Amino acid sequence: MNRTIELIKTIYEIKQLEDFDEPQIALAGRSNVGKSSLVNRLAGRKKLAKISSKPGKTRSLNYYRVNPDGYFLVDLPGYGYAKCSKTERDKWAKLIEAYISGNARLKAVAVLLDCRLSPQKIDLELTSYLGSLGIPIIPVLTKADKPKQRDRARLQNQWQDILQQDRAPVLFSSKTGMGESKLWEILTEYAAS
Ligand SMILES: Nc1nc2c(ncn2[C@@H]2O[C@H](COP(=O)(O)OP(=O)(O)O)[C@@H](O)[C@H]2O)c(=O)[nH]1
Ligand SMILES: [Mg+2]
Repeated sequence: MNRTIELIKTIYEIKQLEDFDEPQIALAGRSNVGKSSLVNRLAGRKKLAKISSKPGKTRSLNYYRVNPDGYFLVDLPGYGYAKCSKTERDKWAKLIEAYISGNARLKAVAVLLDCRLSPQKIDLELTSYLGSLGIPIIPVLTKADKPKQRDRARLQNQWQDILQQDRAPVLFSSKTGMGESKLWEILTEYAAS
C-alpha cells in the first residue's frame, strides 16, 4: 500500500495535549536511538522529522497522521538524555506520562531500543510502566544494519527474553530499510485492534 505520513501537530507542554478521536500508536525511545530516522523512513521522506547529530534536541511531541489508514503515530520526546537539567528531564517525563496515562485511543507503544546497547534501566522502566497500565509494546531494535549478520538473531533473542514478549522484536534499519514492511504490518494490526 502507498502510505503517506503527515505532521498534524507539534506540542511542547501538557496543556497543549489534545484528544484526537483516531487510534494512536506512540513511538518512544531514548534520545539518539534513531526515532526521527525511523519516522522519516516510514514516511519515505528524508526531512519530515528532524535528525540531529546532537542528542537531546527534540523536546516536542509530534502527531503524525498515517494516510490512508487514518491512525496517528505519535512521536514522544526522547528521554534519558544525561546532559540536561533535572528540571527539564522531569518536564519531559511528565509530558510523556500525561500523554500515555489518560489516553483511551492509545493502542500500543513502539519502544525503540538500540540493538547494540545492553538494556538500559530507563528503557526497562518504561516497558514495565506500560505493562502495568496494560498497554501493549512493540519492541523495535534500531540501527540493525550495524551488527554483523550472525549477531543479529542473537541480539533479537536476547531482547525478546529481557522484554518477555511473545513476539520477537523487529530488527529495523532506517539506513537499509530492514524491518520496514514487518513494522508496518504490526502497526496496522494494532491500529485496527
Ligand atoms: N547506521 C545507522 N544509523 C542510524 C540509524 N538510525 C539513526 N541513525 C543515526 O543515529 C543518530 C540519531 O538519529 P535520530 O534519528 O536523530 O535519533 P533520535 O534522537 O532518536 O530522533 C543520527 O546520527 C542517525 O544518522 C540506522 O538505522 N542505522
Ligand atoms: Mg529525534
